[in-house]
Amino acid sequence: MLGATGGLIAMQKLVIDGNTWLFALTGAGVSAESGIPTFRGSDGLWENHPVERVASPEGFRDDPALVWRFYSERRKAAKSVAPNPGHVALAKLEEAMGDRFLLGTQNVDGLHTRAGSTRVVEMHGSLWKTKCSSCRRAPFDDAEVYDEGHLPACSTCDEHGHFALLRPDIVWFGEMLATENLARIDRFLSDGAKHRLVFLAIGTSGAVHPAATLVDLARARGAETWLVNLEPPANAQRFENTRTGASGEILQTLFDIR
Ligand code: BV8
Repeated sequence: MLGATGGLIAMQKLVIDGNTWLFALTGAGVSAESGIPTFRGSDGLWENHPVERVASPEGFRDDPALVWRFYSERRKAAKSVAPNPGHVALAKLEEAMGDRFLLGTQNVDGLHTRAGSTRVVEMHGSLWKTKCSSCRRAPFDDAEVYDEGHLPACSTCDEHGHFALLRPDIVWFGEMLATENLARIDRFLSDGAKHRLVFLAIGTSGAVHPAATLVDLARARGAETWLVNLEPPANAQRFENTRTGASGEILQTLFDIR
């Protein structure tokens, strides 16, 4: 980058030393360079699929076929793409940091895991799991594409003599995030606060809670805050260090691992 005097300015790196604990929060922007559309914005997913109809318990109750069509299309799309350099950079960072790294993702596409990340909290669920809309049976792996003529029913409920539809294992609007997931993040931030704690948000609009408020939780624990995003998100002023641009490019050179 050129400075005011025409000289070259080196972009500030995020130094990772043996005392650094890093929590990374990712959103749809990280998968954009893999070809998965983001949610908000002019060509975002919510533009053609009203969020209250496809991503809420009420929407599922009113029109389960529409909801399954929406998630089936997304399963098809996610299956046909690959992790990008942004996913890979985070997987490599985890490899270097081990238990001092935790990734909380709002994405449901599974691309972080496919890139090699293992310390991952899927805060909004997974496109690759299905659960019952009624009983408490455990969510199970499922990559099936359901069309309108074939809406899946719960076999456990069937054994007990009643009918219930299966649904995607996704946290919809108005639903609680899994308490064990929030507790794992909270525990990591508490442990990290005894060291140098870094909170890094990547590719997220900061519009959806409670994910958008995690930065405040981290700041309250003394975290240094970093943001990598294509454009300033809703909570941009909460971050001390900002890098504007595509995550697949920036993440490849952001870290200085010592
Ligand atoms: C809950 C389904 C308790 C998954 C999704 C406090 C204040 C206000 C409202 C609330 C609040 N607390 C709770 C709420 C209500 C609600 C909420 O947040 N509403 C908002 C919208 C006002 N939250 C909830 O309901 C949550 N539950 O709090 O439970 C409760 C319960 C009942 C009653 C009271 C309390 C549940 C939230 C569940 C969200 N689930 N969808 C799916 O189908 O995938 S949300 C959806 O948004 C996605 O899942 C996604 O994960 C999430 C966040 O979006 P982003 O990932 O940020 O994507 P977005 O498109 O917005 O932005 C992309 C960004 O990337 C952009 O900034 C862009 O510039 C950038 N970008 C693009 N390309 C790149 C890039 N950056 C870098 N590189 C690039 N290449």
